[in-house]
Amino acid sequence: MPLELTDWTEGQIDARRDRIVILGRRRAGKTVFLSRLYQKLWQGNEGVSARAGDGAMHERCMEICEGLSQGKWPAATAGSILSELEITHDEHSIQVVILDYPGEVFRRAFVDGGRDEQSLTLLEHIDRAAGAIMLIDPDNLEGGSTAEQVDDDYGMVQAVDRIRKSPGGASVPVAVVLTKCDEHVQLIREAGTPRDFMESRIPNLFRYGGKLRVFGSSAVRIRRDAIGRGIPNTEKPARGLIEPLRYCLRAIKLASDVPASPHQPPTPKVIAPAYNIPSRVTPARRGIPTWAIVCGAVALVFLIVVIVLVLAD
Ligand SMILES: Nc1nc2c(ncn2[C@@H]2O[C@H](COP(=O)(O)OP(=O)(O)O)[C@@H](O)[C@H]2O)c(=O)[nH]1
Ligand SMILES: [Mg+2]
Repeated sequence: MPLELTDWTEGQIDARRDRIVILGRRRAGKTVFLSRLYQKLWQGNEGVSARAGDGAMHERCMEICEGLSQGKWPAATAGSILSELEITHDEHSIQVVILDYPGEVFRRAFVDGGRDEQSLTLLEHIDRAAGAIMLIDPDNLEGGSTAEQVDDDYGMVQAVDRIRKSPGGASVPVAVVLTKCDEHVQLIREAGTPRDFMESRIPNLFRYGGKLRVFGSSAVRIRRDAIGRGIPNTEKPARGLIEPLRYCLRAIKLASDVPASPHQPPTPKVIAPAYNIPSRVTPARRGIPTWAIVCGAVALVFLIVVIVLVLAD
């Protein structure tokens, strides 16, 4: 049953933040990004590895990657697809749930204020986000229609504002990823860095979103066919796929290392010694030295004896 918008109870959502959510409008590049990311993580040679929660998801990602390598773009995502991954990073495993859903649901939930079953399910995922990756096609901000730009501008601002205002949402890492940089690198260069580009196009994202990290990525490169259409070309490596995920994973891990309550001291970390070398214990050189205490005691006894003898006279 989807979460109602008024269901927040302080601390309740925080404890259930167990997923990384990938957000993006229609054709932002979610399916291509996710499939290529999974393919890379499955190979597991980047310090981060992943295993799909079920065989169907593994197969779907591999089929999409196979299609891309044959010059075919994936078909538009028909329904919401919930992908469960076990991600291993720095010898820690974390369960990550990634949601690839049709962009129309995103529009209904964030722009049109729709509260139908699908929109509420999407909002529930966002309310349970331990991290968020927001995919934005820079070309849409430049040349999209007003309605298309509204999805990225108003829609993304709404999404990040919702994360920040929900309990525990202030510290949720949000990675903003500019997709298709292979094609639109010039647009970004004209503005400066990917962050400069985003700050100039969607300043409200930073006003409402607090701390965000902006990345550039190209899940595939393209080559042009005879009539100028972009054909995926996977011979050249993808760029910027892992970094946004790594950023989220590190922030989630850091947050989980922080003690739950300010009154509770942090659990001391047990660090396994690299070598078994016995340490030389040096006594602390603090306080009054022992010889001074002994001398003082002898002097005191002598003084008492003298006083007793004098009084006895
Ligand atoms: N140049 C380039 N185009 C891409 C890339 N990823 C996606 N595209 C284009 O964007 C379209 C939509 O991508 P898709 O992943 O299906 O978007 P989704 O609707 O967000 O899942 C594709 O059909 C391609 O034309 C990329 O890395 N580079
Ligand atoms: Mg899709």
